[in-house]
Amino acid sequence: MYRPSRRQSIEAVIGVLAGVAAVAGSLLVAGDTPAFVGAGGAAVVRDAAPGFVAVEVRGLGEFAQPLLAVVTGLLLLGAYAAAAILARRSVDGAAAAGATTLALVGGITLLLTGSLASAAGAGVAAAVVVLAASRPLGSGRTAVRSPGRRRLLQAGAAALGTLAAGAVRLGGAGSGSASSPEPPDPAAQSLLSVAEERSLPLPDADGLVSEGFYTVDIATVDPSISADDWSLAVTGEVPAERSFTLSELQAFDAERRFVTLRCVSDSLNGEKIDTALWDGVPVSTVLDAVDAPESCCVTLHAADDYFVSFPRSALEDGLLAWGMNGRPLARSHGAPLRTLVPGHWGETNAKWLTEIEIREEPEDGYWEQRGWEGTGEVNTVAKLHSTTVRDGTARVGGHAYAGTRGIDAVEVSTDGGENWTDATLSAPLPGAVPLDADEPEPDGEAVDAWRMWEHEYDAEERHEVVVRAIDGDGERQTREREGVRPSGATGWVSETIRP
Ligand SMILES: Nc1nc2c(c(=O)[nH]1)N[C@H]1C(S)=C(S)[C@@H](COP(=O)(O)O)O[C@H]1N2
Ligand SMILES: [Mo]
Repeated sequence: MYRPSRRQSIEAVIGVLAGVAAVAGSLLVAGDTPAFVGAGGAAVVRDAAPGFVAVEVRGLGEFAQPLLAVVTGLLLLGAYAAAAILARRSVDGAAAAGATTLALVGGITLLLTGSLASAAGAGVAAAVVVLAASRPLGSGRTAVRSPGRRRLLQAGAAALGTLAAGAVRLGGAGSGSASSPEPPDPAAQSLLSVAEERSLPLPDADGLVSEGFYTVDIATVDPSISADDWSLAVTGEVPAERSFTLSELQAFDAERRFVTLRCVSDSLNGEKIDTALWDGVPVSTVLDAVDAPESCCVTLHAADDYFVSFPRSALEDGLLAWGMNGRPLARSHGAPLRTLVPGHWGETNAKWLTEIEIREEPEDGYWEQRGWEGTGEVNTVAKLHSTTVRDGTARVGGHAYAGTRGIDAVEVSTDGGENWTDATLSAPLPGAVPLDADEPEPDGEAVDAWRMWEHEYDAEERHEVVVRAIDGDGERQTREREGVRPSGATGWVSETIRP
């Protein structure tokens, strides 16, 4: 059996230490941004994952990200370690080995991130470890007696140093965002209070405005865009292409509306569905400003290379949003600007929007190319997220959503689907208001937001609760069961309750 020599083992450990330092060095320079080599590496691994596996892994969301992180980490460490080992083997002298490491590790990082700064951070950190490993410091007997161990200790110390610095940098970034946020804009606060009053107080369920809004991202690390360096381009079939800065967009008549988003990968009774109060400019205002002629389609392009294409008619009533729940849009939800497209699956709501391309032909978007059919209108669903039984009384409830069709009723059966009763519905959320209004007078009710429902009844024995919604067109939620892929889950949610 092959056994590495002591020397080979030491070389391998030095290589891995250089790899750890390189990752930490990139993190130190780039921070938690897409220039960090972990983010660039993950994007490469994600795009390289073959066919069926790739689509499934991507669809899994919550499992995919940690898996991707581990695979990327191992591949990166391997590549960096190989670079450092190669550098030490192929050239003579500490300085030359250090310089070669810098070039190789820097080159790999540049390829993966396109960032010179990140490449320099990774390269220098790995080179320092290689230098530390190449020349036992100090004279004396330790160095002579055990040069291998001495070198390892020095390389380890150097790697640990960068790792600690990287961790401090991450910690600093974390504590910054955790500091208590500004209170929301008072006019938004008054609408949020209305939403709270209209919410049904169900245990284990959010109100009408979500506490923690879900996120779905194709990238491991979100784009980090300063509004000052950002602009939105309107391109394609327009008389003249034009771009808008954020303040130019904010100078248009803006509005504030409640909108619900649901991901096409949300399971039947899943939780990738949420509602917020959004501030922005209607898309139609911007399209009018560029005199965009009639056209069939649009493609939205984003800073993370995400893109989504769909009928222009769907976008027409949309909002270009920079605010969420009375605060600036968070980075994770697409700062500085995202799209909100009424009634369509979450994926049409491009975050970190950079370009609206007006097109004469349809095309497949990021998810369509991967087997999803996501840009259609959402399916009708009633969720069952709250069940409590106390002293022989059961209370069940949740949210119901049917996009712009609205919810007319939610029906509940407590005997497995034999008999049905209408559940109590929350009052609809208020409609859109102008952003500059101090005393907002909502325009009717929200057109693309969920409702809450609840039902209370006597329950002594084990039974099955089934729920289904009827949308604003009078259409009942289909009973037919389908999985999330390719066009969103269908069926009725049911749950066995044992008092
Ligand atoms: N640029 C960009 N926009 C994006 C995505 C993305 O990965 N990148 N994900 C889409 C998907 S699949 C969904 S469901 C929604 C989720 O929005 P949220 O993360 O704010 O909840 O954003 C959409 N917009
Ligand atoms: Mo999604």
